[in-house]
Amino acid sequence: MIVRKLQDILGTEREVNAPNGNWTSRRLSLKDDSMGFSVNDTLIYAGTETYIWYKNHLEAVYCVEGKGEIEDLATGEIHPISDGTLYLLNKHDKHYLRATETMRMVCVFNPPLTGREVHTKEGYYELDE
Ligand code: 9YT
Repeated sequence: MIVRKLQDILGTEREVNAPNGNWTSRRLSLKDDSMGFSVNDTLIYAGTETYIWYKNHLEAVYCVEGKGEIEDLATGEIHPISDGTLYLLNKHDKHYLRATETMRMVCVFNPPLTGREVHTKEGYYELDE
């Protein structure tokens, strides 16, 4: 069994900031836990807009605090996000993520992240080979 606490990873290499300052990802579980997925506790900062396209990953995102919206670029639909909202990027969906209040999100990636990934200019994470 593995038990890990957010408090214990703050300020370590598991705390990753977006180069543009839009988010901080606290990487609770990574590939080396051998679970087949990874888990982040992520803050998306108020007033930010982030273009994302996880072409190499599936992601489940569950909001537990804050407010914002996700725009599905395939359909133009805009879905409001607040605590209790789950979205699943099951089609590697290109989207904009916007926060009106800082949002705290639980993010699960398949395949798992390995550690220090930040978005490329095209909004995805490289695959670890
Ligand atoms: C919700 C989302 O995709 N935010 C960007 C950061 C990413 N999920 C991460 O690495 O925690």
